[in-house]
Amino acid sequence: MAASQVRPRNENLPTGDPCVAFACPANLTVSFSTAVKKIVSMLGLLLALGQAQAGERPNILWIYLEDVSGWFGCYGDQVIKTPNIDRLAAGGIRFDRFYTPAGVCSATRSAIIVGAMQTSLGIHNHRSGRANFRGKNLGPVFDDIRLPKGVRTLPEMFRAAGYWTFNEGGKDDYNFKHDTNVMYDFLPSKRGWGPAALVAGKCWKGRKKGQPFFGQVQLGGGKLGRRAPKVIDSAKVPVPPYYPDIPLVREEISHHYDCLLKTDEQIGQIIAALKRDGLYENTLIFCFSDHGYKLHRHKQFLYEGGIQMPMMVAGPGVTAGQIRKDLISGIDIAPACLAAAGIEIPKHMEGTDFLAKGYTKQKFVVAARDRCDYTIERIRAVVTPQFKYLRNYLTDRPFMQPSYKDPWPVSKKFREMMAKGQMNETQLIFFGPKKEPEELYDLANDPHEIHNLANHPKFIKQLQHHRRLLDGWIKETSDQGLKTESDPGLLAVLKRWGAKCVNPEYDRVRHLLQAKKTE
Ligand SMILES: [Ca+2]
Repeated sequence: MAASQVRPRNENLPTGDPCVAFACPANLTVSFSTAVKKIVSMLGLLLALGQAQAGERPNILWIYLEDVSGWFGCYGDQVIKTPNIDRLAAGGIRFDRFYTPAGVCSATRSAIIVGAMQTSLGIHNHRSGRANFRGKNLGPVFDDIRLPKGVRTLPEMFRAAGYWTFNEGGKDDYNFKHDTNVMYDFLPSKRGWGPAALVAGKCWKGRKKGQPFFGQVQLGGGKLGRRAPKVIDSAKVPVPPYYPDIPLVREEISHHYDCLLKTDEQIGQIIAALKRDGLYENTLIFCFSDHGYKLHRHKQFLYEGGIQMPMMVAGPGVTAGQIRKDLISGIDIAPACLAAAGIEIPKHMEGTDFLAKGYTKQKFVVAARDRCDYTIERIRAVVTPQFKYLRNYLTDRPFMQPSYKDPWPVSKKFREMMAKGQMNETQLIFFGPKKEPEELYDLANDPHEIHNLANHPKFIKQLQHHRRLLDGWIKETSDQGLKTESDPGLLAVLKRWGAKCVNPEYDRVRHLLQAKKTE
């Protein structure tokens, strides 16, 4: 990971400390006229600074896509047309190698909002750090996770710098204690799946004159369900080789396409609202997904379908029509936004401003999988320009552990096929009874990641290289995921999920739950 640096985007801004320059000269030999000249010159400087900031600080808008795989026209997809997304990409930069820090909501979102890996700050376990969970109060003992002293969320930083902040849709999902009253000037009272409040102009309405905004609009994306009308014929969608080609899989894939059509429509509405209110020209838009669509092997996991996501950036300072194929991580978004606003990038941020002039391409990015709901898992991924290396720590359990996906019809069918021996060799990589401790894939020649090269003698040097990258990163960032979760954390999961917690790690705290019940 590159070190954090301050890279002000606007190089024309005056530098130096005006207060020092403005101080009354101690040397009494300086003439009155010289002092007046200095004062006049300083006033001019302050005025110029004020004008530059008022006129040039852009609005920043995140169009945050929920569970959305990038099957868009601009990425070459042939099944659907996504004109609004394609136009946004063409008007700025389309990123072809954007990787999220995790394959699941809360871990990804926690990392992105602080610009550092979730594993560096102990905010990596999905839906941890909460006193209440879906209406269930977990009592006085729970994993009360706090950000380290001095670490703030991005909206707090923007707000402190004078920006107006909002979060349309309201989703945050952070694995640490936070206060939305401190983070946002505006939160729509009704949490929705579309951009209704933003499109109505409510999100930026309360700003002071000339006050720039930093806003997020959460789109339902892959979770739209019945809100996305059924359009796509399931017989016409492609099925990747790691799934059995069965009607239930086709239905999942075609439904995701339906969700993307609705998402494209919503993005069109957002752009139109910005234009209507005269904000489009001065708004830097980051449109990206938190992780891949919900089906197995994609969401929650670290194969390309889980973490290699769409991202496009367009707006002031960004030349249209660019395509970038270098590696970008989700943790790079926060520093890029701060730099665009001329705000200092704090030291805790591990990401890099990928829009900076003279930016050096990253040699690798990392993603992490840790506990999701009650399913304890630990996987790390290192992605380099050509390869992906996966380290599976918990080889005592299959990829298809019991999980929240189990009640779905497609999951039941998968398990039935697994039991009957109906999965082929390629499908067994994920649906088989065991997993390899290491996987190495040549992404350039094996985009589906189905030919594991980790045991191939020809690739031993690549394997060793990637091992070293991961070992170095673990040490450098003090990967918190290598420790077993805390007792209060495991206990909180037991309280939430009860009998679904079957992993041996829970045995350590199970008696605490029993003791609690008999109190
Ligand atoms: Ca999500």
